[in-house]
Amino acid sequence: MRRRQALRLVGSAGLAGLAGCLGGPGGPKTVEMVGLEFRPRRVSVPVGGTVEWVNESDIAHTVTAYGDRIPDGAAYWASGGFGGEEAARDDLERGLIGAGERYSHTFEAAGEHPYFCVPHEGSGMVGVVAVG
Ligand SMILES: [Cu+2]
Repeated sequence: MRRRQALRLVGSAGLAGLAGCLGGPGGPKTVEMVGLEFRPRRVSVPVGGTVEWVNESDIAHTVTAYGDRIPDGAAYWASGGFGGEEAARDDLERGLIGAGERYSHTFEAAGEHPYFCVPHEGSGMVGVVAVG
């Protein structure tokens, strides 16, 4: 009996440790790309939190911040590692996240970070990361 309890304690401590490695308390938030949508469309993380996008669809997408709508002083972010929105729009290929691929970003600036998918913005493929 005592041994079983000890094993259970070790088990939960191990899981807590793993979650810590995956991006702080609670680990990263996941946004799925399904069809022409980000799900959930709006996600919240604390300052220093990470969001991971997973492409569950069979077509490629981008995750591209609106350069003039992210918080003042925030570093620009986009799949492909672009320095700004215009560059991201101009080089679609580099920003694409293929089927089954992932992209993640860690957010240091509090506030709303609206973003979109370059090829499917016109179809309403947009989302928001709320930080803080
Ligand atoms: Cu898309």
